[in-house]
Amino acid sequence: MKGAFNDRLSESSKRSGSRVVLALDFSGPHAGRLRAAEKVLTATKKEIAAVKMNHHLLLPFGLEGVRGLVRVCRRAGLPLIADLKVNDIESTNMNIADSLLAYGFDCFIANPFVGKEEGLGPVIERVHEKGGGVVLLVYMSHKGADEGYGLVTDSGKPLYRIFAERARDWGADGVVVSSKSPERIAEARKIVGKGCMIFSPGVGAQGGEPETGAGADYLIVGRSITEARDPAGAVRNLNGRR
Ligand code: BMP
Repeated sequence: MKGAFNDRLSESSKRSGSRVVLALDFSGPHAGRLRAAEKVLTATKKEIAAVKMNHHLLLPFGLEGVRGLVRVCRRAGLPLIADLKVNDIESTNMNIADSLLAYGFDCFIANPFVGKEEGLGPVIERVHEKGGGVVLLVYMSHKGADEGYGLVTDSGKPLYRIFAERARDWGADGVVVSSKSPERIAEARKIVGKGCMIFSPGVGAQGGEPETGAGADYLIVGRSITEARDPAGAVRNLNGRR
């Protein structure tokens, strides 16, 4: 059922008064990452709206290895997003989705480039039936984003607009749009409307500002929180609180 994930996210965001999705990203020796992640998560869990986990933890530790962190998120009522940028054929995508949901993830990020038929269409349906969510990449936050997402198709439309239309038409729960491009956020909003959340990365370490991401529903932030001396204070600053 579409909406279940966004309902949980919106409840969590209201409870914490936060629009920050914590990207639980840690570099350096693998051995210390889980402990560092638990420390930051414990310090910030009342200040954030959700948690996003990426290859930084999922690659070295796998779904079994992050069980403890998943438990912390569930106990705190924090929706958990897997950032695997899913980008394969339907049967593989379905396999990824089933594993993530079975291990307690609520949502994952996918690449709409792969298409709907035998790509992401049936996967989004299945995830919704199980109460989860799918967020699609629309315009990424790195400098080279325009080389891909900005490509203009024969129809005269850039890919990012087509991807936003796909998010709307496929019933995605959200889209990822760079916080460094308020124009793209505004364009995406016009296409996807208000029921599809805009998640905006790029604030802090990548040079974006919370203000330029103001049109988004949620800011995705990693290093300026995970590497801060006071992670909870860093989140409060991002939320405009001291
Ligand atoms: P940071 O705030 O440390 O730059 O981290 C941003 C997080 O969001 C990283 O996990 C990155 O992989 C992810 N991300 C991004 O930065 N830009 C995008 O367009 C999409 C992402 O998922």
